[in-house]
Amino acid sequence: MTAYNSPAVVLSPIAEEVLQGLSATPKRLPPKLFYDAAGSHLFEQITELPEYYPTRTERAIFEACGGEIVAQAGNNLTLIELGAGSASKTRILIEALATRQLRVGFYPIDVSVAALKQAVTGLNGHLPHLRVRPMVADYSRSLPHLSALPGRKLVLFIGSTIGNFEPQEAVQFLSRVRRSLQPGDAVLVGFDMVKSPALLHAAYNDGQGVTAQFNKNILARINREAGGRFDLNAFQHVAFWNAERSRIEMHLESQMEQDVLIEDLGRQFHFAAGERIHTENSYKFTSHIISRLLHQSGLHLEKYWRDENEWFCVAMGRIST
Ligand code: AVI
Repeated sequence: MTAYNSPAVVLSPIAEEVLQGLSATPKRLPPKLFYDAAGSHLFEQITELPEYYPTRTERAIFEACGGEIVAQAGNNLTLIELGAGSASKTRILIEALATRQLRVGFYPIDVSVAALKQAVTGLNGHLPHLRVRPMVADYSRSLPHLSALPGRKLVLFIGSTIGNFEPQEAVQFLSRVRRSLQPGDAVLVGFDMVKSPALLHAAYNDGQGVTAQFNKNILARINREAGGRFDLNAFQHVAFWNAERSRIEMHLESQMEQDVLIEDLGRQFHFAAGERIHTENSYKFTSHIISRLLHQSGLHLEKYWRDENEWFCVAMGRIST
């Protein structure tokens, strides 16, 4: 019999994710939940920490090789950036491009209106023939619209965001990017490289505790948006290098046995003392893994650029005919 009079319970998307992740063994939460306004702000702070080398190293590669990168991509380029944020590093490539072509079109795509506003303000009026066309969208949903954009495209997926995908997801995502482009277009991907475990460990366990705050923001967000009752002091930030899987893992470890109520789900979740919630993987790459990943995604690895320590790599994959 259908119970017509019992109202259907519609869970918010975040409550749905929390239900799935906290019901799993081991418990997990998807890293995309980090990035509400508070989390995006904390991530911006992370990028400026002395221990967090990836952002400044990738920027240094752009500063040293920006001219070569855009020349390699081809003539009459249109730049598209997936997950652009404030696009602060991209500005370097835009300036390099403006020395080669009269008009530059830049399409930054991001879910955050605030970040895109910052990108537009930072760029507008800066170069006379630059046209910035921000698109507010989840970048993975924006791919079908790329083919409608004019000119030869260079799609930027920088910042080693690719490292937050599981290996199979990374291949699927880059394959979708490839299918949304035409022969001759190119993709520029930023990869954080395998390096000394001490450097990697420090980058995710900074002295000021910003990464710990960023990690715990996932619980704070569940409290704000799904009626969670997490006590942030009852969980500890844990980040370590897993050499076997070539990744930094981030977890939140329960400091005691406890039950946590999530009001929107109308249920409690039990935590044993020392039990962890797995919140993020950040894969680190070797040149061999990079060329295999691009190859599996149907992209031709045309050229790559690294810093002198070989801590970071920016690779150009071409859509071939
Ligand atoms: C966004 N992403 C590339 C960062 C990383 O390094 O994996 C996210 C981050 N997590 C902790 N610190 C920074």
